[in-house]
Amino acid sequence: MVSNLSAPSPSPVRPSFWRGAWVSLLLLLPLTALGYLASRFMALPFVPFSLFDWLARVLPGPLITAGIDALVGVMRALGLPVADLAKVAEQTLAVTIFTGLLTLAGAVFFALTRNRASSRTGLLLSLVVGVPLALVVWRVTGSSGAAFDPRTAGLWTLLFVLVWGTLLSAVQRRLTRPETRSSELEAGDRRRFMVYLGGAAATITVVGWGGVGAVVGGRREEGAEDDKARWSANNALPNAGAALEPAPGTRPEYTALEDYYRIDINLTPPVVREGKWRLRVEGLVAEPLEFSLTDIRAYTPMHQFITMACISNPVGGDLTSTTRWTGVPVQRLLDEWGVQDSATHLRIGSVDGFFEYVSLDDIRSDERIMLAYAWDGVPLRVRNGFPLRVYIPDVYGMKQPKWIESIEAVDSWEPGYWVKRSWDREAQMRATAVIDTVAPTPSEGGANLVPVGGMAHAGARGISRVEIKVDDGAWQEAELREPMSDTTWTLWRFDWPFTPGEHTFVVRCFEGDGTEQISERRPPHPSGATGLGSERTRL
Ligand SMILES: Nc1nc2c(c(=O)[nH]1)N[C@H]1C(S)=C(S)[C@@H](COP(=O)(O)O)O[C@H]1N2
Ligand SMILES: [Mo]
Repeated sequence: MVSNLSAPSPSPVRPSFWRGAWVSLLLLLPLTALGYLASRFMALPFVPFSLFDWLARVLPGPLITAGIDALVGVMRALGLPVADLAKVAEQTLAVTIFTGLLTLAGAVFFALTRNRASSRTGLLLSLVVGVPLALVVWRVTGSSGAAFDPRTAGLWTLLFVLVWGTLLSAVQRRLTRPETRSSELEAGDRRRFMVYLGGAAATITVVGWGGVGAVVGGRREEGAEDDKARWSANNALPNAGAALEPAPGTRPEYTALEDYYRIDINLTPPVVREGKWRLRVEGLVAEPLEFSLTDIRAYTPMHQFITMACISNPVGGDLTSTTRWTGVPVQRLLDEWGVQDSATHLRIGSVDGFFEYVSLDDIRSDERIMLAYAWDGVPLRVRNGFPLRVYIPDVYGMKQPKWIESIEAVDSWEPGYWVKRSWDREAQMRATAVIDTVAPTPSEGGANLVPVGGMAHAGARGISRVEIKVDDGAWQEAELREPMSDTTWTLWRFDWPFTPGEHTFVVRCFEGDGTEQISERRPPHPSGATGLGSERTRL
């Protein structure tokens, strides 16, 4: 050190790849936090989420499917509630991917602009990174009913990247100032500068993400205020008089709206403004039409009790829920729309780019296919498809667009969003039975009986029989509770004579027409999970 001081050698400081990565990351942490806050308070997208949503749409289906399977698998292995946390996990991944990419860009920038960056190279960096990113964001927000204006979203993205790029190149210039390069003394200055930079970044990050925490924590549960307006708050379920009481610990027969599962291709659900939104009816119809939500609510409503499930749900998973849907049967609308004889299908399109085809034969023969705007007596929640979604009996959720914005009468069929991505063409719901509880306390009345209970569901095909097998015993028939409707799950119960020790309980069900469920264990992809429900318990 001393010899260096006495004979200063002008060894240039190379702003290295790693220092670039570090500086870029330091800048990104606070910027991302501020970006998130801005997106919460203004009608702006959060760029990392938009990028992720875009990737999810353009990457090959099998890759996405494998990714989802892996994520659900890991979460289940960790004992995490998939329905609650899957989105949080995806959001974390989105922020990681975004910061990762821009950190890499910063590192490459430092490595390339070895000596001294100019403000022009900073601008160049911002454009190289910002323009494609802005296009991506513009593309993914580019739909009519959504709350974001695509052009504003794109410009906002560009601005974000510009701030990052400008700061990055400013730091790079500061680090490579000629006087900084020339003497070892200045190395201390350089180090101090990095410390200042780190300190400032850390402060803004803490404040920014603290703000994020406050926003997220303080956010009121959507729809919390409509508690009393809910249908279920004022009415008894249609099967309230059913003779069989579910075993204690069985899932709620009717799912509370806040517990209803959510699955879709968006990191944050698309927000549709009711005033701006219109349902467009087009294609092979008398003339293109538009309907407001008020128009749709004006039709005589139809109510149906429905159990919906995601095709990704493993046997016993929590991606299935039940509530009362309100809407208008599509078949009643066909004449008013003037659907032409040559039309064979309706293509239903959503604001998020999701779409599916429904055959007009199905619609004409099944009044239950409906456009739904309310659940449990109140408007659909944003996350569940506000303002409009479709119901198609007997098929998984992947066939049933939420946030509908267009219906086009067409004379050709095409695979829908998830069918294109290698999932089953029909996606008919599988018959499955699940054990929810082996209640460890003997039931009252009967001496030493252990109530075992759960649900069975076979789309719209009904459940005629449920059987239980304990250890190596014979199959025995469980009791069935009358379901709320032909399209909901059926709760069952089996009171088992208690013997202490470790036991395995297995359940199987039979469809309405007596067809036995598939016992072979198959994963959700591509046609829905099959296999017996089971539970191992020490009593
Ligand atoms: N517009 C749109 N609709 C969609 C989806 C989507 O990603 N976008 N996902 C589908 C899938 S896979 C399922 S399982 C159901 C889930 O509905 P829920 O979130 O209300 O439970 O929505 C369906 N409708
Ligand atoms: Mo799904």
